Amino acid sequence: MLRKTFLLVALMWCVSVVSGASPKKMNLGGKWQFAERGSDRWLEAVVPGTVQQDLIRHGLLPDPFYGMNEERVQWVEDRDWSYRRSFEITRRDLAHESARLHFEGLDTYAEVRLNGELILRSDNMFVGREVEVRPLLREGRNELQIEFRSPIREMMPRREADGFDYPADNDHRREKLSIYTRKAPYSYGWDWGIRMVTMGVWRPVWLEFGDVARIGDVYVQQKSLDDREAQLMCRVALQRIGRPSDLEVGVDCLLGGKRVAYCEEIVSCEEADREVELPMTIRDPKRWMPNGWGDQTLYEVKVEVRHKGRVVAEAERRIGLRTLRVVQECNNEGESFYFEVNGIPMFAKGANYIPQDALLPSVGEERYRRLFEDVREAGMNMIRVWGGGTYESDLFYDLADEYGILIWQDFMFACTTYPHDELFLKQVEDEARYNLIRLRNHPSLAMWCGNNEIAEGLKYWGWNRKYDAKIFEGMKRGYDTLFCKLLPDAVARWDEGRFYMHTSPMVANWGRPATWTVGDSHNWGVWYGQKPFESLDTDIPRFMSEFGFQAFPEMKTIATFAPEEAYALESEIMTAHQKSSIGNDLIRTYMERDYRVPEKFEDFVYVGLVMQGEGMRRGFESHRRHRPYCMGTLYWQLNDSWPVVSWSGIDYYGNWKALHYEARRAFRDLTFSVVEENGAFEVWLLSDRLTDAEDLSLKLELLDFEGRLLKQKEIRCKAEANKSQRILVENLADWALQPENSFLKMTLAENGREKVVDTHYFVKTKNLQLPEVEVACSQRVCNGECEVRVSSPVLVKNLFVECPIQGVRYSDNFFDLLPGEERVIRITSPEIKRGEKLNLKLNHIRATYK
Ligand code: NHV
Repeated sequence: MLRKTFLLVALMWCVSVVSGASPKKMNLGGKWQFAERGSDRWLEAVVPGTVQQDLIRHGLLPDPFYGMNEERVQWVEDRDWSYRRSFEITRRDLAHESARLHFEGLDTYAEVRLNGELILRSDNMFVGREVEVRPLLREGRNELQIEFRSPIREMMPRREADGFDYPADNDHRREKLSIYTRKAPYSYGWDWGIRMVTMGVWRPVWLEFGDVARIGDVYVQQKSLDDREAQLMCRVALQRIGRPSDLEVGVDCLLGGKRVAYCEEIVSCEEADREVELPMTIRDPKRWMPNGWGDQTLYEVKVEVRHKGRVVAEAERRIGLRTLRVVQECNNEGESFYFEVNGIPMFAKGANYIPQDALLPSVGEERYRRLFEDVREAGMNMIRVWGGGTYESDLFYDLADEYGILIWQDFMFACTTYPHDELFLKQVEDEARYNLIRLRNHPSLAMWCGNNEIAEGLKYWGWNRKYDAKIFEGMKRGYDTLFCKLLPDAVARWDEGRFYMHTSPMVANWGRPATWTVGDSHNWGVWYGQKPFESLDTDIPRFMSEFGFQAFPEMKTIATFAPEEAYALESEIMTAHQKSSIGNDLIRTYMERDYRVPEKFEDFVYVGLVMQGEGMRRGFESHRRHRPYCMGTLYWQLNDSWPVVSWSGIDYYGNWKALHYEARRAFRDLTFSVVEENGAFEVWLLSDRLTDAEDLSLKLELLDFEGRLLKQKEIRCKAEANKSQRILVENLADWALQPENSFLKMTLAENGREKVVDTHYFVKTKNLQLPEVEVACSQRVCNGECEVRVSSPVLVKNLFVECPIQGVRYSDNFFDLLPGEERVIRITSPEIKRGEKLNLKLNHIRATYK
């Protein structure tokens, strides 16, 4: 068997050498060396990476996330760093006409030398670069060296020349320099972020050999799509290598390995660059659907360039067929903002995404995949890649395509004005072109947005008072140039047809209710405005693109950065991991309103998690009830970039906070929602399905905490497709009989089968007379999974099963265990071993009372 495989491989190798098939790629990632500039103490480095990761690996930097270490890692940003490696080139390699060196990302001010010759200067982290280096290569050993200059030192003179600081409040250094450099804004600090101004080769580097011609880009444009056929135009950008020649370009479109369209053309390549247009028609196209609406059908597009019958270049892309429109229609209610996908209005459910790590190259495929699983699992169909981070990796958008998650993509500008001198505009133009071209084939890409909250800042954040008129006018002009001219022009040119808007939110401002009737909204009335969660029932935007509430991460995450002595709200270490100066006070203020504030830190953390989840869920359901007026809800923020107190629903180690479970409950494709109004309570059916649900029943049972049935009612109902409807209005007086001692259990069944069971309480949690209880709990442990059985004779409010293994997944958590109920939850993790009982801890609201 082995021998056979060997023969086969050897044979394939021969074939590819003989036919000279696809060009050869040499990965130049892996082992490098680095040193502080000027020092000759070279140490091993890993590429892709950052200098901070390399220093940590050698013990020259402490774990930046631990304790107060953030302070101790800051010096790195003020130094310059050198990277180098050598690689071998054979005579065979040199037989190629072309050798291109590709850098997918250099962070940020860098000079690259090959065998001593300067081949590239780079000044934008967001742009990949490639250089022809064939003339510089030599047989044997070749030396690649990169000098990274400190973005701080580099830009300090710029600031001095300007004579003022830009309003970059999230930049945590006295001198605000982040705005001068095209580099991920969050790495300079944010109100959930550690400051780590990184440097390094942060994305892959590789060398590509070629002959005759290369494929610079493949762009598959969807010209039309209906049920009968899809018309595509495949645009192949050819780059000639060497002499002019005749080439055969073929493009194959496959579905599940079967050809569904083909086109081929013979072209003569006279100029250095040329674009070949290959039309294709796909009959009976299968559409790409967002998560929850069907399959994410992806077609493969394979391009081959042949010369005299020999393949000289090839490329592959994946595409999805779908239509998408952002609908902004004015009527007497204001102006709508929603996504229409494949002709159907889609209620957007999701969250805002920030970079997954302060040290981005440490995020591998597994973490990306897991995040998308979490997103899909919660029933989301959209995430917003927020403008203070990065344009994400190709993998990210590939996964978005696979998981059916539409991407709202910001350009990387947030919360401050930016320079607009010629060099800066040129850098932004490069960055826009590069990323538009890189991302435009992805069916998940829904839209582009110029920036986060900069127009809002210019209008409302007092910058007109902070700066003298000339500077402020300049900032406004710069805004128009960048976001109302340069970027929309770039989108129109490089990603024609994709929706662009210059900022988010467009018009709505959370302090000005009259503006809420138009477009998307970042409504921070809850949290910054200190409005109660109840306000989410009535403060309704047309599309909620940000709203949020903080919570601490669970204790096992806190334990990764703080010793037990620091378990206190205001300890130095906890404060270093809470970047919002008002954060802890706000959490307490809100907790006092709705819950009994526990004394113990651990309990405070737990109740805070419950509160964040329940509070935010109120918003999700309210937004869904208000469709079609409101057509989307994206919570702030999906994830974290280090272990920290933040608005996130998933912590740095992948643990779901109660918020993410509540999002999953609220985002079910078919569910119900209860709201109290004017002495009544209303039950709404919420459906995001594409078909009607004809045979539904809803059972209401009023139970006391020991499980005695006080009253009940059952109705039959229907849920129309893609719609929210009120199906029941009941007098509160008829049900809230003993509101401190009872609750409503509601069961939605479809075709006689239980679909959703949920609860409603008539008073705030702090006013419930919850019974004391010992929850019974047993475990069955196998490899990779533990089945936990919990039961109780009386109501257990917001049961949290805590497991000490980092990043475990639960089938469910933070739920009410009903009187007499037994629930089985599954905990999964590769670290769970058969026969080793998990050290589980249970917490619930009553258990936090003294
Ligand atoms: O503060 C939480 C998040 C930020 O991390 C992020 O930048 O775009 N947040 C809050 C707001 N926007 C965002 C709202 N902005 C303001 C609130 C209060 C006063 C002024 C601005 C995100």
